[in-house]
Amino acid sequence: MRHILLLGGTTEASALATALAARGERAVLSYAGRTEAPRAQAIPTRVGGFGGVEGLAEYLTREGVTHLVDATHPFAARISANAIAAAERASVKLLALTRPEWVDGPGDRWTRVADTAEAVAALGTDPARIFLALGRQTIGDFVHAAQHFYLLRFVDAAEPTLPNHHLVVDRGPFTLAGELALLREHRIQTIVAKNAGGSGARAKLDAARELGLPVVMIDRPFIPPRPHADSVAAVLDWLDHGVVRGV
Ligand code: 3Y8
Ligand code: NAP
Repeated sequence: MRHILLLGGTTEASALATALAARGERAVLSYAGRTEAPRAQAIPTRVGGFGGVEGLAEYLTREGVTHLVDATHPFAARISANAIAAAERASVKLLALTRPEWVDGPGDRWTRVADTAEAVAALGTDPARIFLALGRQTIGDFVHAAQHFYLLRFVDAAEPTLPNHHLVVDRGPFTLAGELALLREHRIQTIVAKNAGGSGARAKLDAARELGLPVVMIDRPFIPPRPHADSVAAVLDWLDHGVVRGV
């Protein structure tokens, strides 16, 4: 019987976990342990790092994993690179469940940057009111631009290192109405976002367009090539037929 390890932490990973449970598959969803109370899943979960490529390869072999599905966030570049190397080392089939990048459309005022350092530069020096929709791990890069007011949003409460801030503790998915109210309440002038893709964090971009606000959009980090699919159906098809077909 096949045994699936699902690297999770996204809306799509949760949807796939539900589909795997419905089919009675033997599967485990893995969290890094970044949040205090991760969403409950329809399949068993494990929490914590594996210990690099070697640790993940050993886990795959020890647990008899036959299929590794990487459904992590596109900015989780290290675990994704580790998954490629570990699957190779342990001779386990690998598929990434990815989601298309967001693209700007009519009415959008995006500036695309490569990383948070370029995002800081893109904000300019005049003090402004910024919605830093990046979570907690990377806000340290903005401490050099302390002249701005920052609206921050974390999954869990924490003491931000930025002086002039307002912290909202909330986890997605977010709604257009909620994002419009938040941007208006805090008189936000610019949004900084990662190109996460998917639906869970998209609402802030729709709100920015409606309010005519500029967005500094951070492009995804490089992830080495690997087999990938962009739907739960395609992953299930891969499990059954061993190939990725456009379904
Ligand atoms: C721990 C699991 C689900 C999955 C929900 C998606 C949607 C909401 C959008 C904003 C942007 C941000 C952040 C975000 C989104 C979904 C999805 C997605 C962005 C959870 C989760 C874990 C994490 C980790 C957390 C990071 C942080 C990033 C908040 C669970 C809720 C900003 C990324 O405090 C910390 O250390 C948080 C760290 C990595 C980025 C950062 O640098 O701070 N996600 N997010 C996963 C683990 O331990 O393995 O707690 O339930 C998952 C989700 N986050 O099933 O409902 O699918 O993308 N997550 C970004 O995109 O910029 C919020 O606020 O607008
Ligand atoms: P990362 O930088 O790519 O990975 C750093 C280390 O964290 C990995 O080497 C691994 O440790 C551990 N790790 C990461 N994801 C894991 C998982 N799903 N299960 C077990 N260990 C994991 O990871 P990250 O960007 O911090 O993301 C961590 C988690 O948050 C992932 O589940 C991701 O899907 C989710 N997430 C991240 C973002 C984001 O913006 N980065 C957004 C939404 C959700 P070892 O080397 O010890 O194995």
